[in-house]
Amino acid sequence: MAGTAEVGIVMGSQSDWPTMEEAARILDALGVAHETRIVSAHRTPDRLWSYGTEAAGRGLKVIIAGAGGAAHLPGMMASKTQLPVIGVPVQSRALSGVDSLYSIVQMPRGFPVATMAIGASGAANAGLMAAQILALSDPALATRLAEWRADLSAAIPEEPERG
Ligand code: RP5
Repeated sequence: MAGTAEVGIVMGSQSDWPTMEEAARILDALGVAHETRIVSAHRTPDRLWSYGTEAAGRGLKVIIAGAGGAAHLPGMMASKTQLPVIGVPVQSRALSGVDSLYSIVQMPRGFPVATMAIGASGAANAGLMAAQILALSDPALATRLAEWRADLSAAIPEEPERG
């Protein structure tokens, strides 16, 4: 999405993209400028360090961080920036993402990560949570969010189809 990015979407691997794409899709739909990067806590620690250090100065306001397995990226990012970090546990092959969830959610006091659900729904909700944070100081975005939610509600049928 064009414009100065307000949301940074970072992920530990290219293999996380099919999950994290859901966050990008929501931000696209809501007209929120964002950027996407591969930043691995273990494989590219220097990249993690500089991304966290420079994020606020570059104009980012919220970071969405997704990783799987020993998912240290969201927590380490939260230790390097005062921006709110929203964590997405990516579903892992070995333990179905429970390992990712536990790695992200159980932060020590002082460095919170707002942890979403495992997988694609968690990534989509991360996009929405980021937009809701930005909407606190962006009335036009707040209106777009309200419309998005109304559309979602309207799309839910009142009665189930009986097959
Ligand atoms: C984590 O390891 C990544 O976030 C990814 O979810 C997982 C597997 O990575 P690849 O082996 O597919 O690169 O660091």
